[in-house]
Amino acid sequence: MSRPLGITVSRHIMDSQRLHPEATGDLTGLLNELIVAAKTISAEVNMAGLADILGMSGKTNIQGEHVQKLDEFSNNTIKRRMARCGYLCAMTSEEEADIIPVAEGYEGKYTLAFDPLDGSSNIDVNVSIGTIFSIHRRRSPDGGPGEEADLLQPGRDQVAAGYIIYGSSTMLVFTTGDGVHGFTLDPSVGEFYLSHPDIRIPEKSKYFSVNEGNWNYWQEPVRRYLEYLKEEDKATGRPYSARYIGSMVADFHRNLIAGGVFLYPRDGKDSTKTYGKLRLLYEAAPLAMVVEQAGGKAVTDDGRRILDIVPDDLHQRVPVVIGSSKDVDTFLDFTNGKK
Ligand code: AFP
Repeated sequence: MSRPLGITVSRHIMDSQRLHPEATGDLTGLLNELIVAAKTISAEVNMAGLADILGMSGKTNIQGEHVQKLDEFSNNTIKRRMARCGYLCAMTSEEEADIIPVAEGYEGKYTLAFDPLDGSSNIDVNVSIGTIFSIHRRRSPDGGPGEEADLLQPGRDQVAAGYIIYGSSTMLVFTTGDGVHGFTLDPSVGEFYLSHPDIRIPEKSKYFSVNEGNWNYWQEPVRRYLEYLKEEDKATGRPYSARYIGSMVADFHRNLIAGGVFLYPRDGKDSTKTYGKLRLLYEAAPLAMVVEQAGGKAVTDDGRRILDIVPDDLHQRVPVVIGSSKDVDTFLDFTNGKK
């Protein structure tokens, strides 16, 4: 079988760089390093089902080596590779409480926020999981280690954002502010090839993704919106269908391609709660940049644009409504009291 002469992700990134004569190549280098980390994680995720058979799910494998859990492995893979890539000044990860420094002498001009393995509760049941990333230009002067303030920047200032989904195939979807492009990994040659150029999310959909188990904890406008989506009305394409996997990357990716609205509103299990479950820096903000670049919208459950939120904590949580623009607009009609 002859293989198509596809556009590799490295070629695509370099071609995009050529459109910006002022570019130094640092962002290109950074993305390429991240892609190597993603391929390493992808290979390990694909082995997950064999873990018990090969004796790799316990603390020691058949060679007697210490074996890490997949989320720990993913975190360490990204952290170690990126600490010496020479393009970053600081990182933050879902798996680590504090800012992650880069190796001394390797400080660069960008920051990286990442969720190494989102949806990790789905690993054992062979359901899609993913890595999410967000890149900003540092604010502190170049040279020397970065500070927390370099990471606490609003999503609108991201220079690149995206995710890798480990599903029936491994896909990389990302934006550098010039549209959203998707690449599928050919594992036999270890390359990501451009498979989904210039992704546009359908303007209006017929799917919603939400954990309805939290219904009793939601605020009134959220409940009324969900009730509305479930009512029958042929003219507006209702009722909608439900699709919920419980891995944000997988739910988001499905909606990006097929259209849909994903919600994780504040759930008020604790009456003081003004946030949901999802984290701003490495879940909500990067996916908000992707969705906006694809023509969709991302807001909080009280109608604020996710990309405009200025974080005050590395692990800040935020309520999220994200997806097809008209579906998010309809949600806003409920929060604004128009419906
Ligand atoms: P885990 O990584 O703990 O599985 O959490 C995944 C996640 O942050 C996000 O990917 C899902 O959309 C969301 O949680 C699902 O949360 P619920 O289980 O509360 O619906």
